[in-house]
Amino acid sequence: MTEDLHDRQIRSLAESILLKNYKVTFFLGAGVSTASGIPDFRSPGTGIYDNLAQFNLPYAEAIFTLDYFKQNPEPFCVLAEELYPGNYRPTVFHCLLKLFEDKGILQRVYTQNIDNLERVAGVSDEFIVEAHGSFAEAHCVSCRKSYTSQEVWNKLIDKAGSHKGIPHCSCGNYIKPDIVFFGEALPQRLFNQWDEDVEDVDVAIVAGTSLTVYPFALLPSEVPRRTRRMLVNYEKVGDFVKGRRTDIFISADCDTIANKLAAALGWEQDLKDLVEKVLETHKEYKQKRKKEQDEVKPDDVTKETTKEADKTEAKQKPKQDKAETKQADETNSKLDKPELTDGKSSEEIEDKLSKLNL
Ligand code: CNA
Repeated sequence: MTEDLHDRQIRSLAESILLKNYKVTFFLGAGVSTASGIPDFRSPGTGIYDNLAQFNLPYAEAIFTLDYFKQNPEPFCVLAEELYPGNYRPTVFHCLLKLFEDKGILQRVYTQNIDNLERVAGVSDEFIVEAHGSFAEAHCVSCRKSYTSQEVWNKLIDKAGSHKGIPHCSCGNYIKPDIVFFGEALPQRLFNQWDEDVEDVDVAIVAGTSLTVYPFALLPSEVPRRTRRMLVNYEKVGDFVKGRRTDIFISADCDTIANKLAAALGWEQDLKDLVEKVLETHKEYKQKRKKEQDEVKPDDVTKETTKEADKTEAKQKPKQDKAETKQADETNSKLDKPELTDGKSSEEIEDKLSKLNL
């Protein structure tokens, strides 16, 4: 497909948006954030799954599996500290989302990403649906006590503290950010919002996703036949493979296409100005974060974990973990419909785990 055809397709989509007062709904994956330096999952060589050797995981997805986390939270905590909101800057594509909001033609942003970059770019809460959760809140995997993002961050960076950067609850068990792991329920907001939006999607822009994680992968296929759909991704994925007559597929970098779409909409300068502003704000935020990190003192942040709780935990851990795993699993199984999957059945995942004798 030639560059000219891409340009023509983008121009035609932009014209429809402007002339017909269409609103745009985005469906996003890790590929919209790779330009900021965050690796995706599955890109060969650079993806997270190809770079987990340091953790000695039994299999790549274990890092996002609840049973494995309860036995060994360290790999996820290392990754969480890296991906925690604040470390990375938004991309041009994230800024384009904000521009759609400012111009009054953003319908919604459905994102699988957990990096918070839509928010950092300034997109308002009401427009964002974080289908796979976020770091905004966290809970103890056993007693379900709730923790704020800041509390968990403080614990993560407290390497010299008694828990060596692994966030512990006051009950002695681990705290997990509300990132949806394989086998866990997706946020109810996803289903409520999707029920409200699905019939009204005029334009669907799907970007930077392999569309392999369910049920999210199905969303773009559920929009009405009249919807104009565009996929921006290095490869053709999901039901774009079979495709609809009016689909546009552009195999290119998300930021390149964000710039082209902005230009076709007449927003070239607006996008440039916004990118500059967003990056400046992010720079200031990052400096504040760095200062906090430098100032953290051992055990400053784990006061609520009493010495008593530590002793009890050390004595009772194996037995307690099993009992609580069961309790938390029962709670989950009541909530869990439908669950996050990457095409593997929960039996397959359970089978892998049982072979590990966890
Ligand atoms: P994925 O399965 O890794 O697929 C990413 C897709 O994007 C692939 O098809 C790539 O070819 C494509 N791609 C990568 N970079 C670009 C680019 N610059 N321009 C265009 N295309 C590109 O990731 P998915 O998002 O599909 O999988 C869903 C998982 C990934 C969710 O559960 C996320 O939580 C999880 N994840 C999120 C992040 C993040 O928050 N930034 C990072 C890594 C993984």
